[in-house]
Amino acid sequence: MYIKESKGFPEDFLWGAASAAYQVEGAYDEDGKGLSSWDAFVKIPGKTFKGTTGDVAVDHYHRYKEDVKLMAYIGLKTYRFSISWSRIFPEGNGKLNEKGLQFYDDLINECIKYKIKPMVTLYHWDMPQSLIDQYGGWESRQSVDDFVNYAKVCFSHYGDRVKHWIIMNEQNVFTSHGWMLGTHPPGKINDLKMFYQVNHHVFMAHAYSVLALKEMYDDALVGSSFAFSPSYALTNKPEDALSKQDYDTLQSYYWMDVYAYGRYPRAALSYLESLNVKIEMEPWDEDILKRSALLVDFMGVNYYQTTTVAYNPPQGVNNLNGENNSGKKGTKAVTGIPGLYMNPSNDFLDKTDWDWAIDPSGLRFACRDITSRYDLPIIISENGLGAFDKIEDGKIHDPYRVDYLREHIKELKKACDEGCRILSYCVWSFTDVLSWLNGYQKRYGLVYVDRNEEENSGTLKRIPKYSYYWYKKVIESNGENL
Ligand code: BGP
Repeated sequence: MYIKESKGFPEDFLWGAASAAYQVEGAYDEDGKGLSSWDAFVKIPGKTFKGTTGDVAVDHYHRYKEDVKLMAYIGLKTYRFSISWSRIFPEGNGKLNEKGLQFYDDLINECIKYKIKPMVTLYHWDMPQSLIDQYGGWESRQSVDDFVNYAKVCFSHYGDRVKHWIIMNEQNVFTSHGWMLGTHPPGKINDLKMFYQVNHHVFMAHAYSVLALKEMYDDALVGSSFAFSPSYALTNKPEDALSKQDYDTLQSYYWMDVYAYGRYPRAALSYLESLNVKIEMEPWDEDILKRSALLVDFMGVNYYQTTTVAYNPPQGVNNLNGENNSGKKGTKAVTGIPGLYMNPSNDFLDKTDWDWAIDPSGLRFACRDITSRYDLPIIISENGLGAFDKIEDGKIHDPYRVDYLREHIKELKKACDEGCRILSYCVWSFTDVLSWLNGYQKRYGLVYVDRNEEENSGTLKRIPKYSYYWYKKVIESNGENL
């Protein structure tokens, strides 16, 4: 859309950066923390790149003061981090761990000391292992009650200071990797029925948490963050256009419609019925989902790339073993769902070393789509570039990351001009972190951390990258000096 004059970003725009407990904290068994699903999963041989774990990660647990100070220097307005459920409840339910509660108190207070607004994610994939042992974790409806109990403790304890809450991080990703692709815990493959049942439990946990928060703090803003890869049809062949609709319904709207409307897309339900997949629900679930949807304040969006969609015949490609987790460009396979769609590469777009399509316009596309469909404000809770960074003369020169972020921010500004209400933009990530399946060599941070795949392999020293200083100017100019 051609808009003659840009109004720029809103005055109170929250420039941020993000992390997640398992990827940064380390201290996996310290101060009373219980084990999480990831603590256990990474120990299974062959699951992660070179067997990397988050046992130490980048030691944010002990170095959070240094990290927050670095955030303050560039004037960060918000820090998005997640709470580790098993630090608060080592068994997931039952006994509370005061030391765990204290850690996040300290972190929140440290942010506030520098006028950095804490943006807190309640669930960034680290399910307490004990709940899996007790009843199968998300597979049991019991997980809803235990999650909501954990959520309420966090709201009542931190809600006086935390006004931005993200309940679930990328429900679409952790459930599909966990129950369809076998690449995240619990490592199940093509367990379609359980995949949809687990999703229903997670939706209910999200919905009850939204209702609980609003009852305690009606001034708090709440939503969940979705990994949104908007799609383009490969050609204007009608069968490709319809496959794009199937993809959108089953890969995107299936989640966003529930958060925003409190209902599942009809086409998806018909598809599931045809496969004999019936989601078990309580009679009051639909009502709860609808009531929570009315109270959701924003759609959280983690944006990395767009997807291209073409028709996939019934004997066509499947979704297994397609990912490039090595960083060897060109090794990602075409994947898809037989009979529905496949996702070929987009020849118009450059790719990262892990074959993720680089598409700044896709971020605007995502915001426009959400604005048209849901009319909700948006928080970009993650966006960033995973790359091999090199340290030279003690410095990290990452102009490629600056290019990536600049082009995405430009498109986001256009989205604001086109009427999208964008509240915040968080770079993924603030420091380098453990990339779940890709080890430490896939770096996203504005701040470099001296470590590699082997445990105890570096000093864990923080070194701000070129992109860190660049982002400082972006924040100071409220997105004008790019
Ligand atoms: C999102 C996750 C983050 C982060 C990011 C980059 O899916 O919410 O936790 O890891 O993607 O992904 P990856 O580390 O696989 O490159």
